[in-house]
Amino acid sequence: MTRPKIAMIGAGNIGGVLAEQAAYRELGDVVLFDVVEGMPQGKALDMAEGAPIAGADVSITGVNDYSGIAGADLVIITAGLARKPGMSRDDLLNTNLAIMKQVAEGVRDNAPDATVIVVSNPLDAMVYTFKEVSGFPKNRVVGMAGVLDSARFRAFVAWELGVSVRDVTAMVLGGHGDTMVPLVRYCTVNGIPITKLIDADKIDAIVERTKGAGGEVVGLLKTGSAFVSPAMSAIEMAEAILRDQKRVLACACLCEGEYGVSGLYLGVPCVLGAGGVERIIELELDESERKAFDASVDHVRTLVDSIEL
Ligand code: A3D
Repeated sequence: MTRPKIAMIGAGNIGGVLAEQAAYRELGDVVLFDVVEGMPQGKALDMAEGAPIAGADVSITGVNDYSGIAGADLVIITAGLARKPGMSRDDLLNTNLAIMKQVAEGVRDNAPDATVIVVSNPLDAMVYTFKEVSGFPKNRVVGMAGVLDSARFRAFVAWELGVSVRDVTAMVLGGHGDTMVPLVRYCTVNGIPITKLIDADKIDAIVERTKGAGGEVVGLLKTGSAFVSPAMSAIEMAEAILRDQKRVLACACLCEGEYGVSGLYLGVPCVLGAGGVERIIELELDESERKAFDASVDHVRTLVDSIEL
């Protein structure tokens, strides 16, 4: 039996951590692709030379030509610019749109059977672009955002309570931007609703910090955006797909009627397994959650409507 082939499109900050984690967890053979000559090859060589210490029997290579990703089973896309202080994710639209069109053609022509995880921002618009340009079926094109936004929410709740991050579950839905919707009602500590454990004003502060968490890191780093937590989030999704784990995760999925939304990628809970997005889970939203979700839908729709493919 051959090992799965995993291609990382974009070998920058996130691409590098993705390659390292995928290889050292032996998820499969890893190919790093980037337009910068020598950089993916250099990063791949460095990681391959660390593989004996990690005990990872996989191959890690770097390429500048799409032929190198031929036959990939899984593709994770981080190609594109990242935010700098003062920028919103939406400010990246025009530059990253042109990049995503090229990437979608390269992946379509060389890895037509791959399942694809998109990470580039603005996430909901980029995953939509990939789907439209590639023509891949919706179950094989998914965006990473909700896993990261939920992880940030979980971290803040765990720190507030002084409990294990492992015991906190959370769900952040909607678009990946200022309008994201952290669902307080569905956040628990080993099944205990956080509303029973944390005061309402503190929960409000955690929700606001979650919404601005990406910007908080950008403000500190100054030269780019968060890259370890986004890579870990995409790896969780990759593992769910490659190992057919049927994980229930918040991911950007193409909604066709679910949550009253048609033809848009939005963060919703889904079952992620060997079939990619195997199904979307529809949660009941109360009035205020619905209002916030609808505002997020409007925001993503305006952005997507401005895209020329
Ligand atoms: P960075 O370290 O700049 O890496 C991006 C890489 O893309 C660079 O190595 C570029 O050379 C490469 N690249 C540029 N054009 C192309 C092209 N046409 N084909 C292939 N590669 C190309 O950025 P990063 O890794 O920090 O972030 C990557 C993307 O992820 C950005 O768009 C971020 O905004 C986004 N991001 C998303 C999240 C989500 O939660 C969705 C979180 C953090 C970052």
